[in-house]
Amino acid sequence: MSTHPMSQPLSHPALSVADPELAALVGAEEQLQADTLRLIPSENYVSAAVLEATGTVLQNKYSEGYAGRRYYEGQQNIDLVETLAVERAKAVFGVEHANVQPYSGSPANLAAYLAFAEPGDTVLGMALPMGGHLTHGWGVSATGRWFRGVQYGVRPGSALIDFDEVRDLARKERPKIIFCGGTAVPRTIDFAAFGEIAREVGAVLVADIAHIAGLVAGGAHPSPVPHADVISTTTHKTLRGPRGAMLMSRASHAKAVDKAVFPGLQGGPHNHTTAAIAVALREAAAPSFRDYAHAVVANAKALAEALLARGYDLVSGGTDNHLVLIDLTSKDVPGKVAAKALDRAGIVVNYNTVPFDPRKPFDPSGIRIGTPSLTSRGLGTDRMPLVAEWIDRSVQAAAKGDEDALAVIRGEVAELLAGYPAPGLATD
Ligand code: DSN
Repeated sequence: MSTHPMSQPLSHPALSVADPELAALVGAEEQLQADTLRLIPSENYVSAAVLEATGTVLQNKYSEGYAGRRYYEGQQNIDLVETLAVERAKAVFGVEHANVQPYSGSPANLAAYLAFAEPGDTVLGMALPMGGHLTHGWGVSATGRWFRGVQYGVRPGSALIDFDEVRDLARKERPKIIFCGGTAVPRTIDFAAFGEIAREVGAVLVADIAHIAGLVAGGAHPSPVPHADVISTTTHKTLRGPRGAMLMSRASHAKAVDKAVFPGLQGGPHNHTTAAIAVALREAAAPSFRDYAHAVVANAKALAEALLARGYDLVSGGTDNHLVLIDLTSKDVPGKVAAKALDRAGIVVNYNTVPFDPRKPFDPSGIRIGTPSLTSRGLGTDRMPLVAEWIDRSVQAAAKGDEDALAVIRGEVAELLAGYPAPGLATD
């Protein structure tokens, strides 16, 4: 498979000697990420600088506590690293308080429960099959077992959040916490509407912006800051940072949030991750990141238009953000069959339920795609018709079991991508 010189896999000299087997796997993954069109909307390519920060000696250090208040000595540098990350988060998102220690999105959300609810309390969140997240009170999650999860959804037809339902449920159930945000929500989240409902019923509003954090930072999605009490986010999706998370809040909630993360839920923070979050936030503060965020949305809209033109049914009829949810029912190809065929064609997506899906989550009707990664590689709206064409040809090939057609597409994908080197994979 051809690869552009700028996308040659990085070398890992020490790893190659110490553990050639593992080094080979890392190299293979680098090659895969270089050669495939990665459309999973929660994934991205981090910069070489973010990648370097995650591989530093900061990972050798234990730092339970917070800057200036640690349970271990030797924090001369770590305190400064964490303070940099915190201050940058506050500046980028315009928040009064930031905690950069949550290990990832699920622990961050669990810390919000710990801070503002007691086991058995009622929480209101979007149902997983409607686009919500497991940790918003869904039954199989600890959050749905240890708390009383009440779930809202979207309207049949429009697939937009049903705010009458949200308000009615909030008034009836008086939840301690209301979660908004999700993992398969292609439309702008109306934080003001959620904020009004939360205030009316005295609930804490947690805005989970994991998917759209980069869009918020870059001004391509409204900010939840004036409306939400707490903002939860991962740092590795549109924000283009390392695998990690943050909780942000008003100053009045700072103590509760910090106490919940440590010592409530976690031990020592992952300092190498904190450092990489700081680097990513520095990048997110640059003017070019605004261009990136807007380009992600422009690409998603162009891709949605091109798919609609090819007769695809899109949940909610399109997108306002980075994500497009395709309902393949009318194409007579189950989501999982399509996702696996696309994978063989070098286009990486995930199968996904669509609202009111008659099929099961492990074999649903849809696929979920997004544009953060391809935008990081520099693909623009002019390329989206071709991406839609590849998706369409792959779905048709899946329906016919035409493996040769998938192999042809895989070659075309790699050839195009060779001209768009991926950040972090370049040898520059
Ligand atoms: N797993 C993430 C996603 O893909 O959306 C959410 O946690």
